Amino acid sequence: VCGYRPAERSDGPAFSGIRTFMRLPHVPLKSELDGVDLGIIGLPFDTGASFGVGCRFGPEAVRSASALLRPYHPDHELDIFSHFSAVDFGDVAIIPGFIEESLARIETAINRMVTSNIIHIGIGGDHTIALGELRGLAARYRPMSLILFDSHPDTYPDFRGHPYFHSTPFRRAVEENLINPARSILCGLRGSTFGKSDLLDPIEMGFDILNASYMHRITTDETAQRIVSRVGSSPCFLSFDIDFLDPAFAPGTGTPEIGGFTTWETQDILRKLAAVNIVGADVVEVLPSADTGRVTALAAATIVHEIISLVSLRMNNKAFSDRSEDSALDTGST
Ligand SMILES: [Mn+2]
Repeated sequence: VCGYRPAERSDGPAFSGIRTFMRLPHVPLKSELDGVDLGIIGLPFDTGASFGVGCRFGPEAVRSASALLRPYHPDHELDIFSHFSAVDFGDVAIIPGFIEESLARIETAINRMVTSNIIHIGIGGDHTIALGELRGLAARYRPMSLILFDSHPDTYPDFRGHPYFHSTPFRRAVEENLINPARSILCGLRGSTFGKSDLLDPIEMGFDILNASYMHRITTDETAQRIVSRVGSSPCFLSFDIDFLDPAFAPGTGTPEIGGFTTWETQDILRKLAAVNIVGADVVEVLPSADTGRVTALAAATIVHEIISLVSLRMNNKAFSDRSEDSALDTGST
């Protein structure tokens, strides 16, 4: 046992104590960061949302739903924290209504983590926050590959003339050379649009696309293989919009689309991504006021647990060399 890990069984019942993600120790981001491999960080910004708002309460709901998540992953046969240390850094003090200032604060927080060799998992918040995360990561990894699980591509040119919104972060990220579309893939796209160009734009930008209708016709193995071969060993940002799930499994989100995926399909795909070089991730768009029986928050918390497990698995695997070497050798350009 080394570093920071979740509360033990002997530390009391799971419903006791001050709620952090998975009952991890809360460490302020301003303190010494030695011995931390991964940090959970709440990004409660939600005034970039076009329809249902209230994702500012997402981090709180996801933390509450995470209390029963335990440190052993049976499917990976992995004691997640045996060689791996994680904390909950709390939330970034975003400013509601002020997108650019909030993005700058998110960038500063992520930058501090990545320059301390800490992999972050952000809990949103609406999807606007991903741009701040990518800008923060860019100090070390640029351009990154992107794996997006989302019912929408979030590559729209603008929102009524405004550049920053929850439907535009990955367009801006390509323009700023933060991500390389040739090594990136958008999965789960579906729903009605204002026109064909909404669907063609990300293809013209160079992204690989897996529409939901196609994904439903292939196996989860084939989806995972397509993702892994697309991103290779390049440093990768994994962004998970909870609306990737069908609203039957995740009703608590601002722009739901039917025809989505089950929680099991999602776990099955994610568990096959252990070879991916995840340097940062987020789970976004949880809207607690639209949630039913907290199922959306539980799904989001469990997806964060799956991502932590992937990072731990890769870090524990001696076959994979140091992450910084990977990024030096492979910047993702093709
Ligand atoms: Mn999204």
